Amino acid sequence: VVALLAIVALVACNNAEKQQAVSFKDIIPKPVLVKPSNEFFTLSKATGIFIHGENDTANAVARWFVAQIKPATGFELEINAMKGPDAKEGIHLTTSADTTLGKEGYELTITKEAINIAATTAAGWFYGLQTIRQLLPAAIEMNTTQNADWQIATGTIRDYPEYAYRSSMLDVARHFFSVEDVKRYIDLIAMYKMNNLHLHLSDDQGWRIEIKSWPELTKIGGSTEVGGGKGGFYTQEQYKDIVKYAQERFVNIVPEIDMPGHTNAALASYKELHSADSMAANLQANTEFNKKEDTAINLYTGTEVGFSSLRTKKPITYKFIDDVIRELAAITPGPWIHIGGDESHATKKEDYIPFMSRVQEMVIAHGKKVIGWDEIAWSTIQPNTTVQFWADAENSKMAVAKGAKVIVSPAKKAYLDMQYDSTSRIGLHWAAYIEIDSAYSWDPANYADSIKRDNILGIEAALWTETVTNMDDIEYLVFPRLPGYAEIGWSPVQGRGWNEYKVRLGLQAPRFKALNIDYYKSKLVPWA
Ligand code: TNX
Repeated sequence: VVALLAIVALVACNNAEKQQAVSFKDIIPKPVLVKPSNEFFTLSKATGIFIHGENDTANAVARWFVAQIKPATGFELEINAMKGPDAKEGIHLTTSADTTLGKEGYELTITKEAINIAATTAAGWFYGLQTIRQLLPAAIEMNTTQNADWQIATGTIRDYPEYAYRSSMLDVARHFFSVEDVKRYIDLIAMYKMNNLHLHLSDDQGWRIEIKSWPELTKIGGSTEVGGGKGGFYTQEQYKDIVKYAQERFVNIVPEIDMPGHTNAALASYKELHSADSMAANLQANTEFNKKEDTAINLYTGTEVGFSSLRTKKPITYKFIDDVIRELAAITPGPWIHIGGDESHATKKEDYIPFMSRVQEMVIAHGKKVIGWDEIAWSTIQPNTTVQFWADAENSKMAVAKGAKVIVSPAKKAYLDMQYDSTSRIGLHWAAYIEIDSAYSWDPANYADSIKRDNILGIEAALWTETVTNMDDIEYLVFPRLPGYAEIGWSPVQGRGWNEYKVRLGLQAPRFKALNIDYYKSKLVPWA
């Protein structure tokens, strides 16, 4: 009887342990289909990663995973090429012929002996490994060796994204952020399977990307930021380094040059961009700013919007834009260049419309597709132009009628610079206070009458940085809202609900801690 009791106790104890391990149901973004089988695969230093067939991209993804888990486990997993189908213990990256998985989907089969990640492209392997990462204990995120059982629950997961474009925007113009900060941001969004980072590279307060044919842009325009700090900029080499780092994490960089408004930093850098040197020079709105003709325009470190404008009738304006787009396109392998177009209150509408139409053509001439804020809907929309809905659903409706796709980023729901509530230590609230439940509980395809599922390319959560000065500030506003936006972009709306999600979000807390993420501890979430 004593022996029997001991066995019962042992079993009970084992069960308790198992319950604490990460379940398939805890993953963010929520996978499409999960079937747990209630055993464990244990990762050890002997676990091999097997690449099936000749495959450089699979190798690169495997190397990313090896580096990712090395600090916490102390394991340096071996990557092996595997020619035949003979099953070996370990983690296998195999090619799937199942096109319903799409380019980013994956099928994960986990048994006690082996893990198989089947995908049609490398992105699928990467996302499968991101899921494995979340199935491991939170200690996997530590950067020192941890004493843990590296168990992974068994079963199958079939998963692919709802939207092709899942993104966050970082405004590096209002405050400048270092290459290291941007890389950390990329790591954090990639962890939740986002695949684009939109960098807002220019605004009234700063010009942040080296343009070799217009060197004063960074020398003068990059020399300050909101509040008068020293600002900064990325050299083209640094930008390429960011692009490469992002590519290795299946994140595409979308660079934005905002125009014709939000251009004070450029105008302050080059007098010829605003001086009255030709009869054709126009003065847009009758503001004090636009009356400044032959005098230099000062750098600006405040937070007003809508006062500056490129001169839409000056030929040099187009020479300038063409040079900028050419140089930017040459260092941007991704398909898009974002041309801004928002809040051009100092540009007459009759000038704005042909300007925005012409700039779109220029981007296309340099081999890229256009993204612009929703106001560009007023202009001639080129085939493949995408409009980013931030404020005015009517604009997006107009854009859709003209054939555009929409990126959904409504300020009231998806602006990461909005405060959680009136007590948030930084952030703005002109659009809304956005608590975690509000940030999560909406559907892009059901947000504005005029924008339907088929019109939507994806979702973007934007972080404007007027009040954000360092990485801690970034993390406080971005976390814990970001995983929710990632889930809205990835997981089918039918399976999403706040009451269930908040539990999963709470379970991310040990990961946030291990990653040293300074997150907002909302009272609405049961933090683990
Ligand atoms: C509006 S959103 C802006 C930005 C500001 C932001 C602050 C948009 C396209 N323009 O210039 O930084 O509000 O929340």
